[in-house]
Amino acid sequence: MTQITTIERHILDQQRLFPEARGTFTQLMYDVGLFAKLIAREVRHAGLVDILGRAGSTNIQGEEQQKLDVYAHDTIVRMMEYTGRVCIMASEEIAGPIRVPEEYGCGDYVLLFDPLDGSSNIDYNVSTGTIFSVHRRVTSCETPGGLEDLLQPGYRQVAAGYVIYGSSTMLVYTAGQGVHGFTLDASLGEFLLSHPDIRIPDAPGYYSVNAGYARYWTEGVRRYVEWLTGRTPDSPAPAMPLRYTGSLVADFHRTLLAGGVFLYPADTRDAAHSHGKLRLCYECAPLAFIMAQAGGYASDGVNPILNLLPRELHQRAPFFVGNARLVREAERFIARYDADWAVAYRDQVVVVREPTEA
Ligand code: AHM
Ligand code: MG
Repeated sequence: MTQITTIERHILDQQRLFPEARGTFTQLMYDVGLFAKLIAREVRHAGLVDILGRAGSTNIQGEEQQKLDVYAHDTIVRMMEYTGRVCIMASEEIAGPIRVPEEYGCGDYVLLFDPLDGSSNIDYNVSTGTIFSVHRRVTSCETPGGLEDLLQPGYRQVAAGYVIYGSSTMLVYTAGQGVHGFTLDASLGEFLLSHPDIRIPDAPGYYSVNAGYARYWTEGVRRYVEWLTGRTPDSPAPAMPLRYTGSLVADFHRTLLAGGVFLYPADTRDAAHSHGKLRLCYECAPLAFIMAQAGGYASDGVNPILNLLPRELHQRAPFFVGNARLVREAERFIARYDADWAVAYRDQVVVVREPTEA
């Protein structure tokens, strides 16, 4: 018979692998499970806003309706700031760091999150998601948490995960011991282990990119996508089918489970997209950690995403993630056809090696 494992039990079992663990991290993951349920509940009501009231208007009780991304942001901050487990936070929704009240500021951990990614898709009933990244604090507890705690390279993450609000709600996370997925049983209000130890399949399922921007791609990216679609002699056979929802968590989740590659490259549309669109701290780094733990790889086309040292909170990064073989091929195309671009790009980013690397 299949075992039934709740997320709480799973996290506790994982904690037992580390006898020195004090349980703070376990508590923090419980917090994540709870805010995921609160946001999921609200997202489920999204289709009813025209009947029950719209964001910015007042509902029938006379209360102001909140936009869902603002609600998700506020929920996470309200849940986390008084726990004493985090010393500082940052959210894709706001410009600066989120300080925690001084009396609770001694927490060991740092939380960065994208509260509701893909929220422009809500009107069309397409999946959305929450992405989170956890680092250990590097400053001393005598001072409040600061930017130094938030701006750490991805390889130092102690945990990362996402919640996908799709046909069911799933929470997928890693704490460096593999990737595990839980599906919310809404009637029980429990996340149950449904996808233990996820590994990206070797056989690539799909490639995923917004091909509407093809005319702005660099030569290397254009040729790489042609290679993916089977239009060059040494392409993978058979040519890979395309899927793209425009909701990063959904596109990433499919890539993780079905195999393949997702890319949001740099493009020449305008200066804002010269490093692509996605944010290093809130989107690329946590998903890169998950993909690495599942046996895949993530790159900015030149460097491993996990080796980028963020210089500012909202920094963007070109993003290639999925089967290692396919992502490395993207690096090869960029090195070969976008050499000038790569030289200029290297000057704009800071790369740090893991201490264990040669
Ligand atoms: P957001 O953070 O404003 O929601 O934007 C991020 C989203 C991602 O979910 C998705 O991968 C990307 O934007 C899609 O962008 P585009 O419409 O340019 O393809
Ligand atoms: Mg986002």
